[in-house]
Amino acid sequence: MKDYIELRSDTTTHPTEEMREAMGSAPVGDDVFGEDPTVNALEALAAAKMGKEAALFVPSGTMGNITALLTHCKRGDEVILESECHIYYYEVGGLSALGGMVPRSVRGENGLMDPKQVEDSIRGANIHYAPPALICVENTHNRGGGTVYDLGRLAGIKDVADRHGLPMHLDGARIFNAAIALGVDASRIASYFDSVQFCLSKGLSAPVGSVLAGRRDFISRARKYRKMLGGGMRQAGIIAAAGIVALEKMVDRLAEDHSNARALAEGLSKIPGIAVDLSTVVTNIVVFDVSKLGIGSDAFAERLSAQGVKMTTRPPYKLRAVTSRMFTAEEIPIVLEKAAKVCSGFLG
Ligand code: TLP
Repeated sequence: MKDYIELRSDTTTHPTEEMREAMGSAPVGDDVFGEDPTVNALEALAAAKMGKEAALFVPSGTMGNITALLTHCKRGDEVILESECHIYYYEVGGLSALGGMVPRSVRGENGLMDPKQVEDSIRGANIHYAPPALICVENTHNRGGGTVYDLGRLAGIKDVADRHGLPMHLDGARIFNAAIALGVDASRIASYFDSVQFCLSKGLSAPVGSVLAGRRDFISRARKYRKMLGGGMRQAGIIAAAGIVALEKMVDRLAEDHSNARALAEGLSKIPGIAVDLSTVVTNIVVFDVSKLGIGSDAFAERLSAQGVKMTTRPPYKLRAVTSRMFTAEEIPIVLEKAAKVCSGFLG
């Protein structure tokens, strides 16, 4: 019996039994010496899944992104990214604090930039400007509501990048959710990018870890930055073992999280006082607005939590529900009933 219904994040997923078994029996070595066979196996598998030459196991998505940015850019370089993307919004300003980079943000629609906006943000050579050095894309886009860049849009941005000689980094924390929504292999999405970070510890349910993938020379340089950031781990095979199970066994079931999110969003949209843009709900994230109730997101989340349903807030008026293995279809009507109850308290 669960204490509460978990919709805060897919980061809350616990490892599966199979992961725990694999972790218990994983062969290990010192990964800073490159001698951990399980980490090496995970990196080879991850590189193959992304269609890249090499990959690097990192403790978190945040470290994967900052490692990539440090490898692509030098101090004073400009990084073009979307204004609500995780690298800009949620990574503690690491690109500037640690890398001396200057973000140039582009306001996308539900997190999605279009190629022309990216092109317009690239400034020509001028003594006053920080030189543009990298374009970052987030797919799926977290704050956009789990929205997905289709391949045409990615090809358009890649075309802009090529014409300006700029490399591209993908924050693909949820690349497999994007791949399922598009009905393509994740490597198709990755093919537009020089580097890709994706998370094992979100919907794929591994307890820890992300992977950065790219060309072999890029990954050997990234390995040095990971060490600088303190991310050189030792017998990391213990956690990499769960990552292998995540990649081999946990990808296809993400479709179930998508259909649960859709059903949840449709139900929420029918509750007086709640507004949901259903067109954005294509993966495992539902963002909804409670401003019509005359209260803020924190007040709504507190009352919902008191009813046993946990979500995160998007202040001032939005909340986010993320579906994962920690949430089942049977819980959808319960969440809808509790949410309606909270709303009715404000509508009189
Ligand atoms: N996102 C977390 C929070 O940090 C907001 C979540 O609950 O969604 N890129 C994207 C697109 C992400 O959503 C996240 C985590 C990361 C990177 C960072 O991954 P971690 O948490 O492993 O550093």
